[in-house]
Amino acid sequence: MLIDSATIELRAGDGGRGCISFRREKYVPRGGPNGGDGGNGGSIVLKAAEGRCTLLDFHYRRHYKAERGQHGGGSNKRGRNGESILLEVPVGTVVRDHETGDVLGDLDQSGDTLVVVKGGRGGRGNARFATSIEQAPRKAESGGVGGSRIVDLELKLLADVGLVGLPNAGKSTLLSRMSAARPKIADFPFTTLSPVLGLVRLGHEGSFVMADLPGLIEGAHEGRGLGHRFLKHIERTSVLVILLDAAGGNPETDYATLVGELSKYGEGLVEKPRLIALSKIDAVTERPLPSYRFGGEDVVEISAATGEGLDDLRRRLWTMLRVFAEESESAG
Ligand SMILES: Nc1nc2c(ncn2[C@@H]2O[C@H](COP(=O)(O)OP(=O)(O)OP(=O)(O)O)[C@@H](O)[C@H]2O)c(=O)[nH]1
Ligand SMILES: [Mg+2]
Repeated sequence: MLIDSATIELRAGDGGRGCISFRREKYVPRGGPNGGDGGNGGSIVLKAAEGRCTLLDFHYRRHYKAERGQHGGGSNKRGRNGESILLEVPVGTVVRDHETGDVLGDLDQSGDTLVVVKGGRGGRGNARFATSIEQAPRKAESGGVGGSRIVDLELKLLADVGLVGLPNAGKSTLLSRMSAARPKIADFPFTTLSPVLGLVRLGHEGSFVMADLPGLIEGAHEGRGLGHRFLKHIERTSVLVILLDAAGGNPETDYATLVGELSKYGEGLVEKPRLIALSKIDAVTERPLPSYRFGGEDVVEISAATGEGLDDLRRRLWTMLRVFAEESESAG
């Protein structure tokens, strides 16, 4: 099973209390203040590590609490800092605030770190409050409260092929026909709200992972629809299938919209190798099918309903993936 998300609760340590204390020595009736500061609370830091490949561990353990700072002591003794916690996550993990959905960080490169909750500062001891007027302050600070937060971790998909299409184009149906995955299918837009992965097998030759994604609409690059959330997932796929509904609307305009969004989003999406698939051809009576112009790109005609063209699609994707793998190998 591919686990690619987790929700965890993080609580940083509180700062230690500052101390109120006075020097006591023989024959010194009124010693000065010598209360030390409290130590800082420990923080919780996420770090992208090459060796991690899933977020599975975070399903077994979801609560993390960093150590609090020790309280300050007499004789200007500073409290020890609480230990911070370093949590390793896979490269490609996106961190979001659970409540607001805001992206807190995108740990894209090995070694990237993100302080998710910060430990509270240690309180100052009374030695710090002495002034020429107030020589014996009975005042110290309590430590700051450590931050706490619930965060969603999400691993950008490790799919080989990403399905890109307008809502209702038939992406989920296609994935369900080509793999054992069972995404929700319905005759209305935005049925799919989060990515679904399926393993597509080719007899003995091998297999590849295909991702069904939420429908893409105009303005997605600016966050419309499911926008960035969705586009982020295809940053790491090798090949894209642009799925166009042959039975509704106009495939040429749809194509222009989709490519336009990919290009405005950037991140190399528009340069990725892609294949155009004209879907739902069973619902078009006209034969031969109208010939569309997609700038000379290859088109596969398919029907997820009847299965027509699916073998062809599978083979072509497999070939593209192998070419891609060879190219990236020779590119080092
Ligand atoms: N006739 C016919 N209908 C299809 C075909 N593929 C999908 N459909 C229908 O088209 C509608 C939308 O299918 P989905 O697979 O949910 O479309 P989607 O692209 O995943 O949609 P979103 O998740 O909303 O973006 C459903 O009613 C399907 O039954 C096909 O090959 N032929
Ligand atoms: Mg869908």
